[in-house]
Amino acid sequence: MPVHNADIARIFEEIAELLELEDANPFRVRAYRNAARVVGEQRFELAERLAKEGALPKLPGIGEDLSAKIQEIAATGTCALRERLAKRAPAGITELLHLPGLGPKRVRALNRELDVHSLSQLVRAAKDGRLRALAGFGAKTEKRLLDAALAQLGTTRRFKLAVAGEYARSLVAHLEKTRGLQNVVVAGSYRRMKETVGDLDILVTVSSPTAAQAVMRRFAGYGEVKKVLAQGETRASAVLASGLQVDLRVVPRESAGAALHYFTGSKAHNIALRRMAQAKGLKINEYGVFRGERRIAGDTEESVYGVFGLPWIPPELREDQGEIEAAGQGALPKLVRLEDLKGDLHAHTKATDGRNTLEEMAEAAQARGLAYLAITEHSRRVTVAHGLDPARLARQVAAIDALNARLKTFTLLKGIEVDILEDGSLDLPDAALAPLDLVIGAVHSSFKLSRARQTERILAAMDSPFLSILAHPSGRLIEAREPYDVDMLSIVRKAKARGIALELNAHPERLDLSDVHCRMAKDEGVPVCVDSDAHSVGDFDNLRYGIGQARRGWLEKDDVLNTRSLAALRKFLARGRF
Ligand code: DGT
Ligand code: CA
Ligand code: CA
Repeated sequence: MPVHNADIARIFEEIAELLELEDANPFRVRAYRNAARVVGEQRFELAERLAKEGALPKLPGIGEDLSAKIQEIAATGTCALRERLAKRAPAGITELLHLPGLGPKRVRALNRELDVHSLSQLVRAAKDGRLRALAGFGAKTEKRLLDAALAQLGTTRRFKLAVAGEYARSLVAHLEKTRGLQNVVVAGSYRRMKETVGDLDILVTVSSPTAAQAVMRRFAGYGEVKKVLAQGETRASAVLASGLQVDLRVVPRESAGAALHYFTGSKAHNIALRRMAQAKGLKINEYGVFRGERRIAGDTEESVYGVFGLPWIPPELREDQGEIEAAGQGALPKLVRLEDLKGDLHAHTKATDGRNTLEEMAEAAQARGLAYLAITEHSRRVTVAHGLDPARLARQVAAIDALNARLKTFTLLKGIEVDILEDGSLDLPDAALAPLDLVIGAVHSSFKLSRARQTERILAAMDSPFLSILAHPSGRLIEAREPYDVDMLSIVRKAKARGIALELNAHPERLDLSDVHCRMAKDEGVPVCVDSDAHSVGDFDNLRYGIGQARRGWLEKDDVLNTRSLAALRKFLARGRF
């Protein structure tokens, strides 16, 4: 498993907390906390850089000792100091530390005053009302901690869609080699393109009972399987080395459509459909749709929907969010497809923290069938990414002009991902922005501002006559950083008024705009652009997941800015400027 910056940052944060718990020197605690932040803010993967160059670049506040620890973590996935500290700490303490709202100080108080050393002890103490009596806790905190502890005890790990996608594709390729196998499909949340996936639900059809046995054997023998949880004639469950659970089912051909429908979900969508079936005196389950004992549909998904007089509903819409009503009225959206994209408006090169040259990025985008690509480096404020100042930006603009003169059927657009500073001003002067084709504004700092101030900051940035796109509008990193608190409706309306588009950043860690906010943008008439945020030629793969999320947000081709021709795009970009 590759070690990500987020893993290193988490270990440093844990070390800081464990040290704090031991009443260690506060300067030492702060050094680890700072290191966690600095590592987390890097736009390139430190472990990759180490593997390639054998050394780390200079990072603020990271001296020899911390640098050695980063190397240790990159190489081993863990850190001896953390293991040592964790061993010394009472069992259960680290779980408590991971609870939002519980820092080392409060954990110490819980230990000393209430003899609480684990999540389950915390739950008991909270239920008894003993927490609220502690100095600095109170009834509200007690309730919040109880909820958080219960959630923690009940959660299993979820996987980012792109990560689950990698595991799914190799497993499917492995299964497809089975003799007698007819079809493999991954259903569940993965088929619905949900941003995170709890487990993979794989359905298989086969030509004979022996083929079914062969599939089961091949599944259990897959190299990545760590543990087989259950195995029968037509069902098996296993956990992969990554921790991802896989449920596999062999389904009869005549009910393949019903099974696919059932196991694609969502549960809410299934329940809504079952209610419609009941109203018609029918029964629906994973084997088909039945009138009494007689199966009246189920070989295909179309046949299942057909029973209700509905057209087939794309999996991404199946959340019981109005899709059944829309289908009934013949008003389903005609969802945007990957092939509809004509360009990509967010990419980086070697000039900052990307890995490829302008030429290489242009070539790769063209190979994907795109007609244009905007190069949008970070601005100077993002020092860790070696962001551009006006002079370096001007040099890149000249390089793009020169390259465009040579390119025949492809266009590089001159852009920037300019930082939105805390006061809402942009990190580069108008004179630097004016020559560009497009300006993407992005928040990369001060995530913790109050809702009012954060909203004000972004609205102020949108007043710039140069801003054409708002990057990753919520700032969240999936399962790593909450979105900042902001009034999204105000931002969407401002975008409408100012002729600005909202980005759906397709980077696997981001997928930001959310599906809900995509729908909000559509309702308000604001175009969304699905961008890869590519830092290397391989990152154009991100686009498929961005499109998945756009589809979950009901977006159609016309709702997505970068489905437009270059000429139409230029018209849009010119419109905002006054
Ligand atoms: P996940 O794995 O948590 O990301 O989400 P799903 O949607 O893949 O859920 P999962 O794996 O628990 O179940 C797969 C599908 O099976 C689910 O989307 C709908 C169907 N399903 C599961 N449990 C029920 C149920 O109790 N009732 C109905 N109607 N369908 C269910
Ligand atoms: Ca699932
Ligand atoms: Ca499942």
